[in-house]
Amino acid sequence: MKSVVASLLIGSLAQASWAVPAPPVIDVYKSPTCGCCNKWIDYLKANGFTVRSHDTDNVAEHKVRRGVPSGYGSCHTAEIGGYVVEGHVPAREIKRLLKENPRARGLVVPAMPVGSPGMEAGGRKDPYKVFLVNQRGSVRTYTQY
Ligand SMILES: [Cu+2]
Repeated sequence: MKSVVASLLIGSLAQASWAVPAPPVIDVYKSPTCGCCNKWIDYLKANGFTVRSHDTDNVAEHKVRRGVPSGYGSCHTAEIGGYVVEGHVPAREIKRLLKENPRARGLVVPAMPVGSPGMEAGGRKDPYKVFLVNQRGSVRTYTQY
């Protein structure tokens, strides 16, 4: 009887671990010399993402391809789950995006705000916004920090 209970337990544990979703994969396009891009990549890994990093001399091509509105670009462009993630976007907002699954192009943090993930400089934190880009390319504030 004991062994039956044990094997049932082991069976359900095995099933539970099998059901754990794989960490989300994010593709990042960046220039080979971008230091803050690498810091953002390390930050994503620390937050449970699997990162595929792609060095390119033409990051702008990926912004155009993914429909990042002009004037909202940053140093790197990423893709996850069919969305674009432009710039130093916090992991929390990427996870929220995937969970809410809106009809949109994705998220952008324009430029490179000091204090955003990968842009740490001492304790300085400049205020910045995360924008949601809708399918027509217009933006609205998703969150602000
Ligand atoms: Cu940067």
